[in-house]
Amino acid sequence: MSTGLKIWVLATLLPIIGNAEGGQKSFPYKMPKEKPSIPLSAAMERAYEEYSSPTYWWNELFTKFRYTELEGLDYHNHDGTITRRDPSKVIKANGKYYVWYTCRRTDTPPQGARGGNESVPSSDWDLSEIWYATSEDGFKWTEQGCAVPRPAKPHVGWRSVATPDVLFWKGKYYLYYQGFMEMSGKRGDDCPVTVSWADAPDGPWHPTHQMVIPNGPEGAWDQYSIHDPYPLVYNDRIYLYYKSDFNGRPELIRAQGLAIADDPLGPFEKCPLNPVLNSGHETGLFPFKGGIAALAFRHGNEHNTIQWAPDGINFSPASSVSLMPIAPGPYVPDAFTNTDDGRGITWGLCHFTGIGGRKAKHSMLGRFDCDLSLDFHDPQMKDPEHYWPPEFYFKSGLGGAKKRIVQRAKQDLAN
Ligand code: AAL
Repeated sequence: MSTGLKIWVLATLLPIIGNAEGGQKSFPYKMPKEKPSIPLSAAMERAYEEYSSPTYWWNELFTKFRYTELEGLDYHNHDGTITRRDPSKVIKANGKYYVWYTCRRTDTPPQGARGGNESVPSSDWDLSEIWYATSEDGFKWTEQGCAVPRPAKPHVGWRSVATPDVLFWKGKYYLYYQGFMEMSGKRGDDCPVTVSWADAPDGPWHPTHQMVIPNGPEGAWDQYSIHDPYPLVYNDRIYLYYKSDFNGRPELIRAQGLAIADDPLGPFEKCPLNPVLNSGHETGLFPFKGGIAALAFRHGNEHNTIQWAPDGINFSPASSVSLMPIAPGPYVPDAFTNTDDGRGITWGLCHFTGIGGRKAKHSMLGRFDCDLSLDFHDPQMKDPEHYWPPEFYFKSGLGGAKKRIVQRAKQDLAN
């Protein structure tokens, strides 16, 4: 027997024999794809029972996210007088990619609710319109202009139209968006959702001036704001996901709900089990296998997870991920195909906010890439580690709290 074979025999067979002799079988050296028939801890039971595979490597709903700055969009030297944010899903039409987004073009950056007026924005998305851009590669974009302007008072959205998303249904295009009837921040970030339609992605767009997704009843979780409308076609119907919150106080409520309709102009019935996602902020979902997957980021016990609902309603975490895209507008090839075999996503647009600080606050669009697809396996997207140099961590410093912490440490030593 050659030396190599002897080493293989010892390395492979001994552990098995040893286990058998000892009676107590150890968990195997290589993570088995199927659950081993030995006593397991709660954590290892969960690894096999609650995830599509016991390690991230084979988990189709695990991915690393990678980012690229877009070309072709001007931000006035980042002086805060232009913002682009909250991109819609990306769609493909007429041989190119389309995206719609909140576009604010004002003489000044946002000045807060106290400083806002009929021409000065209170927030980054106040006094905004819905603009759109096209691309042939998803990296270089050409802004095409305004798709939906602010309507005249008293129509829905006269103050601001923002945070759009797109639906393609029976040959027509629909843009759903937040329609502000008062300055954001006056009471809260309060608005319903309205819709415009067009025969082509380049418009012209026809506003319905209807509150197609109305606010909830008094005392309901979604009584003040219907944010981030996100339509998909699923189960032969229009599944429109949205977010609501307690005016920027996620510790009180920030969750996502679902409203379902047979016609793009409604009526939309809210899911009786709403909210359907207990974590997240802006909506980002896609058909996956026979269900719906959701990107949950920023807030909630289950933030930084990708979730999946076999019925589009009952979501649970499918993976834990990091550095997630904010306000994702994925390119979802089967968003409107009513598929029961969703293939997933590999890229999209997202936004970066808080640029320019208080004096020039604005947001910009960017691109993310990932491997949440059943049709690709990109090893570059399956490595969970993001290495950040120390200065990245030190940016999240203690600030003024350091003095208090030092004082407490000295008191502790003195006791
Ligand atoms: C975004 C979205 C909604 C909010 C504001 C603009 O991230 O959640 O659109 O109203 O912030």
